[in-house]
Amino acid sequence: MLHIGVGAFHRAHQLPYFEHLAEAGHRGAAVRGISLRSQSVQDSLQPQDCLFTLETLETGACQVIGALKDIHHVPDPVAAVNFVTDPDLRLVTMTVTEKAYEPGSPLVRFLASGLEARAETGGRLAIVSCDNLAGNGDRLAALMREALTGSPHWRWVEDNVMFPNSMVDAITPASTEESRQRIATSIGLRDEAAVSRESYSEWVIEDSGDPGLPLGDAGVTIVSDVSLFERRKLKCLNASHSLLAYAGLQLGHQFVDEAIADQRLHNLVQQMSLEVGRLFPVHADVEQYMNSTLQRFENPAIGHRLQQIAMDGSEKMVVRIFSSLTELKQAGAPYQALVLAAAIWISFLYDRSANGDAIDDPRSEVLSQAVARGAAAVLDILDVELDKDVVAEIDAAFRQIRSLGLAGAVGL
Ligand code: CS2
Repeated sequence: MLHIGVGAFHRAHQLPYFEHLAEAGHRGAAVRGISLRSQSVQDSLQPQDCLFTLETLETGACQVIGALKDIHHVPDPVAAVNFVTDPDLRLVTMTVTEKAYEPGSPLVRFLASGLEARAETGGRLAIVSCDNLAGNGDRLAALMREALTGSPHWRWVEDNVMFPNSMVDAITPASTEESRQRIATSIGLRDEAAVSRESYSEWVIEDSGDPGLPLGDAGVTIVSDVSLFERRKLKCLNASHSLLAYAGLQLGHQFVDEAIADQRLHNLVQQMSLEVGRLFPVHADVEQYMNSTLQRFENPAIGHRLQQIAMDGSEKMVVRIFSSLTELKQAGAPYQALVLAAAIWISFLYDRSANGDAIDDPRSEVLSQAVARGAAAVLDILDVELDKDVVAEIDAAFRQIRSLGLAGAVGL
């Protein structure tokens, strides 16, 4: 199998599932990793034969993961089609973050040219997007359809390549010098590619026929429809994360557990999940889901920095907050906490821009120009159609935050 984007999340979340299968004797579980953007992952992993340590934060237990077979930095995605034409290849997975799902991106160019070449050599494939997007597999399939429009190979791709949707979940704080030192003390070796994560891990994939590996045996849940899992995670867990990150940083917090311990933010997250809960059927049990999510956030062992979450908002907020706002407005249901979450994000952008601090976002430049003109100008550049009442309400909440400060404006 092939994985695109061998960052910390892949090493901490998916590779342990493949490790499990490799240990059970499935040779096909050896992962070939490719990195389309950074050279540094290859530089840290190759000298240690692609072995790395996974630390479980609650217990400090360290496990060496050996399922990564090799890693290649691929600066020219179109020249690397031989990775996709390998006749033994059955499964491709990827963690490339939300912003890679754009026409013409290295991901799209790599997969489109790879699939064209594969159409010549043959062999069915399952391509599993593991990024935090609604309908991530559908989105990828649409990008491929667009990229291969007019190609004589598109028909083959349609018939032979599956793009199942999937949901991934494991909180993985970025490695730091401190975590690397802690792990070095524990295992007696310096590991430049070590990763740490909470003990909780979940991976749900839509059934896409036989991907060549018994993923279910490794603890992956295979379902006929992943949308409930995916929507619940994005709209509850990830949305709360973004709210805590943007509000928490403005209130002087640094970590998720600190932010959620702030009763004012706890209440806001609770209110938002009550609103969002109306978008789910009763059996989704959003209340129970949020209770266990909040316990994960409260865990002081995780050390998850708000700063790590507070990036790429122009992509993440659409999926996590704005989509729910639109759905709730259409349903005639209350959405006040979501309006605040949106205004809090815009106020974060405003502060950063006013202080001359960089905005960590693929659209940073347009965002900092827009925010000087107000909330509506920011909303205007997002890939989302918002009702004009909702825009007006976000604008009003943003103005209130500007004049009264965050704590004052939202009656925290
Ligand atoms: C977080 C996610 O950084 C973020 O935006 O919300 O990475 C989150 O930790 C994972 O999705 C949890 O599975």
